[in-house]
Amino acid sequence: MPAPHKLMADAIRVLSMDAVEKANSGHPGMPMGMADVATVLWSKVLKYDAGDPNWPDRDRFVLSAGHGSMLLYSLLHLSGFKAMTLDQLKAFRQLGSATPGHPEYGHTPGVETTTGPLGQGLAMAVGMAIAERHMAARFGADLVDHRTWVVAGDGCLMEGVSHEAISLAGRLKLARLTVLWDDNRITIDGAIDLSDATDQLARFKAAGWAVKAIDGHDLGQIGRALAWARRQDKPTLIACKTRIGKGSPNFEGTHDVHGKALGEAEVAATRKALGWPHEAFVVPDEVYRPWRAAGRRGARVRKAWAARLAASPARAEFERAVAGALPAHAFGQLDAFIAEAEQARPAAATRQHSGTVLERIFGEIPDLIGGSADLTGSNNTYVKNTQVLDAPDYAGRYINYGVREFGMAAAMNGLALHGGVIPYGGTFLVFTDYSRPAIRLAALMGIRVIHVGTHDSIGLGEDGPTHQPVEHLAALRAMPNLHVFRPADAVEVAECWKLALDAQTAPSVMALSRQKTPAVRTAPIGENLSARGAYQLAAAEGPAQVTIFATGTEVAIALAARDLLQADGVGTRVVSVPCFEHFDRQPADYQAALIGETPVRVAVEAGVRMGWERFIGEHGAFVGMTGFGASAPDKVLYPHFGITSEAVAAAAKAKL
Ligand SMILES: Cc1ncc(C[n+]2csc(CCOP(=O)(O)OP(=O)(O)O)c2C)c(N)n1
Ligand SMILES: [Mg+2]
Repeated sequence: MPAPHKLMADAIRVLSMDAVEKANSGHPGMPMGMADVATVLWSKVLKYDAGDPNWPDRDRFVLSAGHGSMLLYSLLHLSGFKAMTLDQLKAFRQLGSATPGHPEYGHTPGVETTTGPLGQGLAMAVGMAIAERHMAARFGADLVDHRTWVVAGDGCLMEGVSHEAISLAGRLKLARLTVLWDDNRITIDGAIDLSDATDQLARFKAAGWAVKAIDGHDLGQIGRALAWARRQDKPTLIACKTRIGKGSPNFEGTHDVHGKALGEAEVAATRKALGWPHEAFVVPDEVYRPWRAAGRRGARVRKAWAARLAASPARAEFERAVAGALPAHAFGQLDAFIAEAEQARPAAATRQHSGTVLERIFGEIPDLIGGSADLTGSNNTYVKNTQVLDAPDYAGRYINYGVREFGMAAAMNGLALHGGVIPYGGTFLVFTDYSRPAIRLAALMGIRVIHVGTHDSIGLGEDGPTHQPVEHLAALRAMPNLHVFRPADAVEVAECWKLALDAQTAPSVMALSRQKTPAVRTAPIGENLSARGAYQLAAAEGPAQVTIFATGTEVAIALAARDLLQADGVGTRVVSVPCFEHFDRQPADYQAALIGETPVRVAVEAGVRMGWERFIGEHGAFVGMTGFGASAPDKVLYPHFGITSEAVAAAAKAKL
C-alpha cells in the first residue's frame, strides 16, 4: 500500500484502539477492520465538507454497525470536523462527551443518525436515499444530487429489518444507495458459521441489487468497487472481506477483538506491528495533512452549490423545506374544515376524518410524503390523485411500503433525517409492535414522523384479538418524547394532526378508530383544545360529583354516561384526553383544575388501565380491558367487555 493511505488508515486503527483502551470499554475490532475501506471512501469518494457538517447536498454516511463508533469519530476528527477534538476522543464513552458509545443524532456534528440497534441504520439509509431522489425530482439536480453510503456488519444483515429494507430499496431502484458490508465473518459469540450460512450476495441480488465482493484491505479493489457502485442503476452491495481487529498481532480475525479493550501489552504489540511509533492520541502532521485535505475536498463543490442555491428561484422554498418549517398557509383549509365540522357534526370513524384532514393539508404542505404498509384503504392515508413515489422520476408523494411495518417506520426516520420532507405512514395500531424499535429511535432522536395507527381497539370487530390493540396505548405512552394522540371526532382529529405537524422534535402516533363515532365537539371554540392534552368537554349541571375521563371513541360513551348520571341528579363532568404527553406539559394549576376534586373519578378507554392513575388516582374507577379481545362485531364486543355508558355510570355510582 502507498504510504499515505497506510498511514491514514492506521491512524484510524490506533485512535480507535487507544480510545477504547482509555475508556476501558468499546469496540476496537470493527474500526480496525474497516479502516481501509473507510479511508478510501472518505478521502476519495464521499461528498462532504468538514467545515459544514449540515450542508444539505452532502452525501449521507450511515454507520449501521454503530458499535464501531470509533471508526466514525476517528474519521470526523482526522478529516477536521471542528467539534471532534482529540479531547473528545479521549473522553470516549464518558458523560457529556460528543463521543457516546454509539453515535447519537443531534449530539455530534457529522453523525447522521443513531445506529446502536443493528440493522436500523441500513433501514434508515433507505429512507434517506428515497428522500434524496424525491428532493432531486422536486428541486432539480442543481440543488439535490448526492448519495447514501452505509457501513453494515454481519449483525445488521442478520437482523430481520434488513430484509424489509433491502427489498424495498431494490424495488424502488435506489441507485444512489450503497451498502459496504464489513464481511468479517465474526460476531460477538464467535464465527458467523455458528448461526448463519446465508449467501448474502445472492440475497441482495434477489432483491434487485447489484452486488460485488472485494478484499476490503486492497486499495485498488476498494477504489474500483466504489467507482463501480456509482455507475449502477440499482442499489449496490459491496461485500468487503476484512479481518476484524486488523493490525492486532494476537487478536486479529477473532471475536475477542469485537468489543473490549486490547490491553496494554496488545496495544503495544499492535503499535509495533503497524510501525506506528507515536504515543497514544498523537497523530503526526504528515498524517493530518492528507486527512485535512480530504476533509476540505468538498468545500469547492459546496461553494458552487451555495452559489446555485443563491441564484435559484426555488431558494426560499428549498430553505423552508430543509429547515422543516411549515408553509405559512399550511392550515388554511384545515381551519375551514374545523369550522365546517363544528356545524355539520359529522359522525364517522376517526380514520375517515383523518383521511379528510389529509385531503385538506396535502396540497398546502408539499413536504408531506404519505404511505402505508399495505393497508392504504384501511388507514385512509392516500389522498386522491396523488402520484406514487417510484422510479424513474420519484416526484410522487405516496410510498407503497409493502407489508413491512418496521422497514416503513425506519425508512420514515431516514426520510425525516434527510430533511425537506415530512413522512407519515399507516398500519393497524396493533402492529406498532412491529415498528416500535424505529418509533423508539425517532423519539430518541427527536424527529418528526407521524404514524397513523388505525383500528385502535376492540371496536375493529371481527378481525379479532390478534388485531385488537389492548396494551398498545399504554405501551406507546410509556415511551419518552412520543406524542400519542387518540382523537374523539373530526375536530379533535384535525387538532391532533396540527399538533403532530407542529412538533418538529417529536414523533407522533395517531390512534384512530375503524368504527363510526359521533361528533363530540359541536360548538365553535376558536382554540386548539387538544393542545392542552386534556380539557373539559362537558361541565356538570349542579355541583360536580363525578368526573369521567375518556379518549377517542369512548368519549361518546362518557357523554352518554354523563346523561345517565345527570338524570339521576349526579353532577358529572366529562374530560376528553386526546394526548397524555401534551397534558403533562401544561402548567401545574391547569392540570390540577382539570383533574379537579370531584369525589369520584372514572376513566373509560377500550384498553388496559396502566397509566390512568395519572387522572383517576389509586382509588378511581376504570372501565376498559383486562385481557385480550374477541372476534365479533364491535356492537357485540363493547357490551361483552362491559365498556358501555351504563357500565361507566354504574362504576361511578358504586364509588359515590
Ligand atoms: C438489535 C441489536 N441486537 C444486538 C446488539 C448487540 N450487538 C452489538 S454488536 C453485535 C454483534 C455484531 O456483529 P457484527 O455486526 O458482525 O460486528 P463485528 O463483530 O463484526 O464488529 C451485537 C449482537 C445490538 N447492538 N443491536
Ligand atoms: Mg462481523
